[in-house]
Amino acid sequence: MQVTGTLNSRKITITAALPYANGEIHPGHITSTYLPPDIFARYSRLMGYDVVFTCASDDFGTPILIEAEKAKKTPEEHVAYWNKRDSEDFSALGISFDIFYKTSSKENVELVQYFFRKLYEKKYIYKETVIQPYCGYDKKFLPDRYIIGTCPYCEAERQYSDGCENCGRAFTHGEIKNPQCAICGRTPIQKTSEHYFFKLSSFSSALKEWLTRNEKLQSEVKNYVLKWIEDGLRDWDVTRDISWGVPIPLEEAKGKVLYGWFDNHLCYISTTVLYLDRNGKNGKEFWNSSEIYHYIGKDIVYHHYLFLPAMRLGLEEEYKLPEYIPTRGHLLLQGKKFSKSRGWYIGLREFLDKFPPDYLRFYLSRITPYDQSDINFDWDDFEAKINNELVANAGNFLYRALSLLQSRAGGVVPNPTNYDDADKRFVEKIKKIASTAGEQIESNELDKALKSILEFSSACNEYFQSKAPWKQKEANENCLYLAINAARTLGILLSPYIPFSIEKLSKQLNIDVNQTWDSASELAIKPGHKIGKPEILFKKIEKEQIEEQKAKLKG
Ligand code: B3M
Ligand code: ZN
Repeated sequence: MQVTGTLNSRKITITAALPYANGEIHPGHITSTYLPPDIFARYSRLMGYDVVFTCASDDFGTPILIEAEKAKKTPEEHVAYWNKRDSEDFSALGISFDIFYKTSSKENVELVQYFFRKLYEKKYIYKETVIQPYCGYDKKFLPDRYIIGTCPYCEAERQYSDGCENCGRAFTHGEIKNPQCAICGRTPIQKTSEHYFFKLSSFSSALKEWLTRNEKLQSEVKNYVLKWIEDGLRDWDVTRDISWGVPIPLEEAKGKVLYGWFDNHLCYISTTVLYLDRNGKNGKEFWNSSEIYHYIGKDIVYHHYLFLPAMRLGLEEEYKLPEYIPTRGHLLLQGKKFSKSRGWYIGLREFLDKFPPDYLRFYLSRITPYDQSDINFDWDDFEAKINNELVANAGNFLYRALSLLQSRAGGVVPNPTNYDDADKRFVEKIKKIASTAGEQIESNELDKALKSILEFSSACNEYFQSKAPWKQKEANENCLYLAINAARTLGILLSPYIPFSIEKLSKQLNIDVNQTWDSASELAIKPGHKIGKPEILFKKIEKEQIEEQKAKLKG
């Protein structure tokens, strides 16, 4: 999107955690990982920042291999299918990536091998003979998700051998208790294999220093990551004896590949640089001079606050570390964990079949704070927030502002004359809201910014109600003029949250969609401007629609 107006020199790199190319995008990931950066990217574009927003499918690793085997496909076919599917789903929801690429790209494989070689030369990677679980029945080494067992820290059962979904710890091989082969359920035997280890332990003080110095990281997350460092970091086995992954670039390591968490986050860099290079910029230079945001969900804190910075530190920051790692919590459905297998689930496509994408965007933005707490998707609350806030508040004002201008003045914006006190107070509100909401977005408080915008919308309704232009003839000009300008203001500020609806609004207002954020404080619609055809933007949700959704949940 091209924005006209003042050019701002701030450079911003935004990434969203990479979805595994093995299944439908989960509404939970939308909440924590894809919607917040999209809102921020859209806002940044309106601010005129030089922004790049990238993502990719996470193609390598055992989860994919296991799913591909189940689907009787090659891993290449499997990931190609999901890459396309994810990309379509993101578009359907309006997630505005500049590029959605893949970890199995040539560019990423090259960058990953480059990182490996550098870290190896610097002796941050060393070789050791390890005993690996091996299934005698399936004739396979069993890394990561090929093993299921009990978490050694919190005793949660049915966890994969690379980490616990319950307590969030990542573990290395051999740590998991009661290991079983995920394919056949048999107890694995142990076999030796040569593996490469990344010396995470030697980065303890550098990581501590980086975390402590960086004021912009969320302190609550920082605190528990610092605690992990204090407890002692373990070196990290980055080798896998499987065929699907980035080949280890050493003659002696033929047939071995790198662990998925070694290569996937490097894809933030390879994809961003590739996109920028292709678009006439120097990608690496941009990366290193931009503010970097990596958006994630709280289950991958360990990887993003420890592995990722340590690897970049190992290359002496040849590629800059992030300023922000906005981390948000899990999404619950009606107070309980989502579970597809137990029928406690709503898929993205299923949702978008029944409701407009902006309803999901609006509701999730409204309920998702900038912290680690769990977020609850509640159908009744969804209905209430859409009907009371989007429909009855914002929608009502926008439609009234347009339709009254249409019926009272033939759709032509009148000339304002002497403002009375109510007009003056209203003009002040219009002038202020963009900076109030903008500051909140800058501090990642997207939910609070949306609340401020909705309060502004309430003030618009109150102004309109008090003026009652349908009754008082003499107040007409000022009220119609200010209301249509306030509608424009509201549209600009809501556009990062509900872009599809605001595109329609722009047509109704007969203005260019690409207005700058700051211009929302101006009365830019001039007397004499003719609007388009007013139409209702948001449809009320009916009780039956909600009951139908609730009835689908078993449990
Ligand atoms: N593919 C998804 C997850 O663990 C994982 C993220 C990678 S981000 C570099 O939720
Ligand atoms: Zn087995």
